[in-house]
Amino acid sequence: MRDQELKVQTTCPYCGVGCGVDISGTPDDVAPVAGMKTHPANFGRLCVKGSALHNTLGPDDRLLHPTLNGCQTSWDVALNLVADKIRQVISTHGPDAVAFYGSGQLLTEDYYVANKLMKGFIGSANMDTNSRLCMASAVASYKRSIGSDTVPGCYEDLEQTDLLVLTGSNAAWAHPILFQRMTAAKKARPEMKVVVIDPRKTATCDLADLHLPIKPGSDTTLFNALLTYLHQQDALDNEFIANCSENIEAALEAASGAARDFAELAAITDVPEQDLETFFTWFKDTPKTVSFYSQGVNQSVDGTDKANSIVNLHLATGRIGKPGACPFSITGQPNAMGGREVGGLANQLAAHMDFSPADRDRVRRFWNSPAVAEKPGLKAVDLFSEVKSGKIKFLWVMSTNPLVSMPDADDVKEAMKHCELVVVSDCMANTDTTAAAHVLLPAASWGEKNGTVTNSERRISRQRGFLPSPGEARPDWWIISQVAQRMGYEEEFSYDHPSQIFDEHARLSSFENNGSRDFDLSGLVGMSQDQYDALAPIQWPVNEEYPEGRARFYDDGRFYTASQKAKFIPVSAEAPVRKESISSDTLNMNTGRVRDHWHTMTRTAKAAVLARHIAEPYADFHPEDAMRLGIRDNKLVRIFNDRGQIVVRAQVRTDQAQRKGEVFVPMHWTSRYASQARMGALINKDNDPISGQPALKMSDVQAEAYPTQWEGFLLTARDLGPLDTDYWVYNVTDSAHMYEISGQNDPVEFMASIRNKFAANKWLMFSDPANLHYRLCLIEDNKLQAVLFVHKDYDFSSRQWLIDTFAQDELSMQDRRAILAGRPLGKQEDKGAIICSCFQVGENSIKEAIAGGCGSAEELGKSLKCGTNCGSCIPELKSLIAKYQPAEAVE
Ligand SMILES: Nc1nc2c(c(=O)[nH]1)N[C@H]1C(S)=C(S)[C@@H](COP(=O)(O)OP(=O)(O)OC[C@H]3O[C@@H](n4cnc5c(=O)[nH]c(N)nc54)[C@H](O)[C@@H]3O)O[C@H]1N2
Ligand SMILES: Nc1nc2c(c(=O)[nH]1)N[C@H]1C(S)=C(S)[C@@H](COP(=O)(O)OP(=O)(O)OC[C@H]3O[C@@H](n4cnc5c(=O)[nH]c(N)nc54)[C@H](O)[C@@H]3O)O[C@H]1N2
Ligand code: SF4
Ligand SMILES: [Mo]
Repeated sequence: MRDQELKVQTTCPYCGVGCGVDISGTPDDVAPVAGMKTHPANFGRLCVKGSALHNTLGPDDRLLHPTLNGCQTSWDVALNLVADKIRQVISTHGPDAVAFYGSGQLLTEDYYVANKLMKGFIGSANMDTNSRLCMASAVASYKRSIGSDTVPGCYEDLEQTDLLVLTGSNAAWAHPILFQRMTAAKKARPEMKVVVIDPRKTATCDLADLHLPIKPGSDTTLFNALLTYLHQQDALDNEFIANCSENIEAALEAASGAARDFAELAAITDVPEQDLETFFTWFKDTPKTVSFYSQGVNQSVDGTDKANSIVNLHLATGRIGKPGACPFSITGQPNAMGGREVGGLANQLAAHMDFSPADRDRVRRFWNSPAVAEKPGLKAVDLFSEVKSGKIKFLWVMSTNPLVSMPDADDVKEAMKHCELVVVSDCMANTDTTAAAHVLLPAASWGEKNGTVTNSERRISRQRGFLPSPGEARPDWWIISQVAQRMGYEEEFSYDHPSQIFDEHARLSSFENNGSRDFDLSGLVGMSQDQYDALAPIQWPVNEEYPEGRARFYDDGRFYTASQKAKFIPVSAEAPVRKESISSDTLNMNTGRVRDHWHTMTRTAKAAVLARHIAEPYADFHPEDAMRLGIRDNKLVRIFNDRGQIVVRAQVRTDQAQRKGEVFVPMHWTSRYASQARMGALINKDNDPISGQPALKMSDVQAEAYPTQWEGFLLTARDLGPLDTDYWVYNVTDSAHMYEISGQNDPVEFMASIRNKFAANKWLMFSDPANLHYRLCLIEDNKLQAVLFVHKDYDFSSRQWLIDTFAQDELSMQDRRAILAGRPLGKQEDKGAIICSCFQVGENSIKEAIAGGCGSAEELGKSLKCGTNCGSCIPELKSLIAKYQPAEAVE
């Protein structure tokens, strides 16, 4: 079977774009993946993360067996223990002492079963998920205004629009294939305008006609002022307002206090008056407008209001449900939308039903369940507080890594110590969260799992398995159903294939629906397993009226509120209230994503091609802040507050990408990959009062240089785990494991600690103690085992030649001499930091090509191939051209 030819179509497990992926090769040797040409999300393209999927499939780091307190156990023992504990906690403390914390990365079928068990059979609604950190504000705002959690538009709207406003979205890095579609649309119609509203100048700004580097948190004021302006200019759609909406007066009244004039608005938002005027005029004059928004909106203390201030603008101008015109909240995770459909958040029941008596009764009858939860459960931040207070005695974390991603992550760590039983289902063995669990359950991973996901435009696609699971790993739906069965619910959870779960989910969506609920899959009820296996991507709803799915909602002007009219939501124009306030000696820490890593890196860190784009955790500083604080570019910096500290590399941004008084830190690095970079420990718990979504983009921190005695790097043939020094960062390369290292400690002691990790002790060494300069290597059977370079202040950027040396089967005398000399003998190319991951083109090569006359991304592509596959690096190619182009070539 292992040499059977694979021909499978599946869906990318990363972002909410939901691209189709073609799998070929054999289970033992999966070929480089390709974009699925017929998938309506990507039409054959894949971004750099998607293109590297086959590199992440290896068994390294996988959790292979159930464990109990660190010791391997059987599934039977583990499942019985979990089921018994839940039953015992319910009978002693009631159902609300049980909690699940899930993820938008579960498949719909996994998610459905988890939600059903918690809300229908345990009888509590304490099932929240990492989606609370992600799009809870977007959900709350849609429900307040349009009556249901429905994304009104579709991806084609992003191409058909005349004005695309991206707010708090770095789509170039976070939703790359949509960004490419936007880029292609603008190229085809250069008159299409793009505005980016983001405090930082990101790669997304590459596409922008106008960038508003807004003061963080002032978006609501900006949008309220725009609503007032449109009203004053008589630019509202009065017919739509009269026929299809209610409550505009209250919204206009609330908005009117935003700012008296452009001057005042400029002072509040920190954006030049002229740019504000340009934006307002474009918005007024362009009926086809799409507002595309993401975490800069949702992860705010007023995230729901921010989102509603955007929806208000679209209602006021009737720009909803029309081709090229809608408010478009983009989701992050591959199945954030599927989670919303099954009711995966603590304040939803199931299938877009809530906790009204009628909904509860309907769901109870459908599930034939003993005890449907009576009221919404605890939202993530409160849920972990109750774990800490001891009220929650049993916690089951599935497919998420809260010890990194939750605000005040050390407090979450502490909370888990107070819980009687913490169960974690994960596919990886070594995460911050698995380290805190009593019971670990090995989950099947992408490539092994079978089910459905829904992307950001409501399109349901199949994720299909093509590999056997390693060890004893099992799909999440199976694990959860087994626990349910052992709690006594054999019949209600007797699934043996995900198609049965999907069918039940589809039937619930249509149960007593009769057009009253947007989410309706009646057209997919009763599929055979073969039909399910063959299901082509389709946008919900799928019912009698829309048998082929529906691209746009609200094209008929009818909404899901009681009156069927959309509701304007008055939102306060006050500056957001924060418990923390920035003082003159603190910086505002903003956090977010980098191009080539996914969240807590459990998957992307396995692909050497992805590790090379940004190899270390970093912090971006404005040059004046750096100067004031004595922080130097490319040196280590300590960022800290009362909650914790991180040590990362400083980047002093001289390209005006970073605002003064603010610092940006990527969210990805964890204790598995770096000594001190788990930024979640610094984040405060402020959250939106309506959605409960934490304000993850705003925390007070201080920063100072982190002086070390020495710096260096270590390459080894095997993974050594954490190292004994202040600063280390771990990456895989094609042929070796690599650590960036630095320390305040004695380098000789550190070197000894490394040497002790190897049985063999025939190290070759160059040493110059007076200058703190050492080069060591260990060679066994004529193969390199380890190379360690240490120096007090040295540029180690050139080392690809050493990584290549690791791949050699035989080392020559010349190789040995080169290692001790610290440089390649003879001419070897040094590519520099990898910019194009697909073709491994480095900054040095690009610099050379630019000096040689390449003046555009296309020309660089022709010369070096960079940017010609997935295109994710094109914004960076353009900024390198701006950086390195010979002065006379710049007009
Ligand atoms: N490469 C990669 N792609 C991903 C992910 C990943 O981990 N890696 N994760 C996926 C997930 S789950 C999500 S949710 C999405 C997130 O996708 P995005 O939301 O696009 O990504 P972020 O980098 O979190 O934040 C976006 C921007 O918000 C800006 N911002 C901060 N504060 C404010 C503010 O007050 N106002 C405004 N207007 N902007 C502000 C930040 O500067 C940042 O550039 O990405 C998805 N795609
Ligand atoms: N400061 C700050 N914090 C943030 C954010 C931010 O912008 N700034 N963004 C927030 C957002 S939007 C998000 S979505 C979260 C993401 O944060 P997390 O959800 O905590 O991050 P992931 O790394 O995606 O965690 C997924 C875990 O599930 C495992 N896993 C993968 N597939 C499966 C599977 O099929 N089954 C099981 N059981 N396990 C699996 C992975 O190995 C990994 O350990 O972070 C949030 N936290
Ligand atoms: S844009 Fe990239 S990460 Fe997102 S689904 Fe497509 S290939 Fe995957
Ligand atoms: Mo997210």
